Amino acid sequence: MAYMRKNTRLILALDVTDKNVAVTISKETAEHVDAIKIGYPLVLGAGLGIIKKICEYAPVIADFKVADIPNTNKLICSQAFEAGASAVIVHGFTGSDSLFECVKTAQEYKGGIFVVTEMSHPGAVEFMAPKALELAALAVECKAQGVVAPATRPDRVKQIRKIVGNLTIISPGVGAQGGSAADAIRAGADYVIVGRSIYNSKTPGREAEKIAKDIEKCR
Ligand code: NUP
Repeated sequence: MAYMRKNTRLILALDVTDKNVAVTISKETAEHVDAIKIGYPLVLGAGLGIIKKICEYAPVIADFKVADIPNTNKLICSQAFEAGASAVIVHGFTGSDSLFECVKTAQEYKGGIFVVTEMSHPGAVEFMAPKALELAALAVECKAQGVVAPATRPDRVKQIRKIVGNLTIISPGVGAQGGSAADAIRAGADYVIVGRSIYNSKTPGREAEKIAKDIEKCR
């Protein structure tokens, strides 16, 4: 299975905790998104089985920010892929052996691995920023499918694009965190990730459609 579709270049971050709400929003937004990213809020609230359910609407990216020793990383990634995820988001700062184990596990399931570089929130400049470009290079070296780069800092996305070549860049921080979808795409992101602006809207489908149109205009 493809890690995600290649239509709208919009990924929904579905950080709600209720199963029924999650399914309703997935249904409403499905035609406007290329994938749905879920993480601890939804999996802890609704159980790992929610992945299969959401897969009925779009490919699922499991944002588990895996950051452990190689064997534990393998176990976590296996659980995510077994549950139906197309891709898993992992950290690279644990080192090449830990990251490589994630990539190897993903290959067994024909899934993808996305490596966090510099995160989108303000605190990321404290520890992550100085290592962001090295983390991007590590993603290339370990043959990950892509990286996560901050839409809140388009200049950083530009730098990261130069390092990762044709790897896929997915970019969160649009809307609630202040970033713009158009700026992130122009800086080199392949996809933008949007959560609160969509799932807190009274009309999530229409909001997703609007953002997808903004992305289309600048591509
Ligand atoms: O650097 C990152 N920033 C970020 O916001 C890496 C992430 N994975 N995320 C996730 O993207 C975050 O956990 C949330 O699920 C989503 C952004 O949501 P929102 O700020 O649009 O609500």
